[in-house]
Amino acid sequence: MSFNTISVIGLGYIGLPTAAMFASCKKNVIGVDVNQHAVDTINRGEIHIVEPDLDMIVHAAVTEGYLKATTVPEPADAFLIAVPTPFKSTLNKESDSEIPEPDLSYIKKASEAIAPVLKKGDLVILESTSPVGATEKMAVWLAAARPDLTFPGPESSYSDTNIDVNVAHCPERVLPGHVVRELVENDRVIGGITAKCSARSVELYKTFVQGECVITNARTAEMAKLTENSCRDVQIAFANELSIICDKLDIDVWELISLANRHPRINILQPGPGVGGHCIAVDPWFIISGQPNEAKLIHQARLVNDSKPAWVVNKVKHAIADFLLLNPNKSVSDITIACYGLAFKADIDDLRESPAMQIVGEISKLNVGSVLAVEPNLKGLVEVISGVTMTSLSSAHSNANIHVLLVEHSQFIEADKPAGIIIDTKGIYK
Ligand code: SAJ
Repeated sequence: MSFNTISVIGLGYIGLPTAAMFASCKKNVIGVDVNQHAVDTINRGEIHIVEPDLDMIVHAAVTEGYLKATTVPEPADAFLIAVPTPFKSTLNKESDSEIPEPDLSYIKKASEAIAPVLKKGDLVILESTSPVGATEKMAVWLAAARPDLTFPGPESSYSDTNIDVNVAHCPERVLPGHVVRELVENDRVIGGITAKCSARSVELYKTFVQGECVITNARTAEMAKLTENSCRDVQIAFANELSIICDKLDIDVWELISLANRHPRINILQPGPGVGGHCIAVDPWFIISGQPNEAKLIHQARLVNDSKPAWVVNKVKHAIADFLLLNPNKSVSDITIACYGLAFKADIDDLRESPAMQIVGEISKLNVGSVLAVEPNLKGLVEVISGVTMTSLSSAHSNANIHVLLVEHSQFIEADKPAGIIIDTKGIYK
């Protein structure tokens, strides 16, 4: 059976580009989102997120009639669930410590929303990054809502031949800022609960995926995604720890890393003000909360990366003291601090879980004369942190006494080095 109509539940940073890619291959796509504003924007052929090239693809798909958005699910042949999986903080009884735990309520709500329109032969794919076992849970929720249909699962007595609805986990792995290209080119991990669920999923993704679709089971696919992001988090923690050690030893960490990376088998990542975004700073907790006694290194890496913003704020406090020592006739209220970058990484506008936002928020409480922020990727100069004045790069360069570089945006790399005390968390002035 071919897939004529595909429904994508959750039209955010992953769901909308995925819906647009299917629609650009002339599949009928129904995008579903609880956010009426997102639905209305998409139905006008516009987008509510920033991602290069996506606006053109969505505009063409909507204009040609292949993509429409709605708040209520409609029948389709395949359903892809791309809703958030945030975490909630709860006390972990096994380790007796606060360990954030995954919140699967969005997946449960999405399953319950599509259940009434499911029919025999449909495919349901969970794309949201999820803890191990979530896809099987989703199949249980679907089965509870539709006792008239059969679903796969570890407890299920049905075999591939008599399962009505196939269920799989196929995690998204695209890099924000490169989503359109990576959706097509990246290899895809396909984790069906059964072999037929995997085969049907491969058939669906081959609509636009040029990378290899590699088959495994649902639990391994869930763990593969968590492993990729935890691996990156651990590697960044290593770089961040090095930066703190080097600061104490008066060694330039950027030079150190570039020297070490000349070794043929060493590839150290770059330190920074902390780890942000909605993936790398979140997903390791899905492993830690499940296996708190075993995931020691992964847990420690999270703590190292999460402590980096406070370390940067401490550096700013030292810079204030240095400024006052050098300028004995000035007081704290005479100081202007400029912060460069608010996004969670370079050349994007995404402020989610951004360490820069956290740091600037803390700097705004230091009672200096004025705190400026420069974020060239945000439209206009709308205040995003209370008490912090948004300004242009040149005005920040001319007016600040202390400059705190937080994100390596291209505009900052291309500009001259400002005069004054500099705290360069990304090593662009090295
Ligand atoms: N960062 C550093 N040093 C580095 C690299 C990154 O401090 O050397 C920081 C960034 O500044 C940022 C954070 O890490 O604050 C995360 O940025 P990122 O570019 O490493 O990753 P994301 O969150 O944009 O996207 C990741 C990707 N995962 C991997 O590279 C393993 C992407 O492929 C995933 O699809 C995405 O998470 C996701 O959705 O899970």
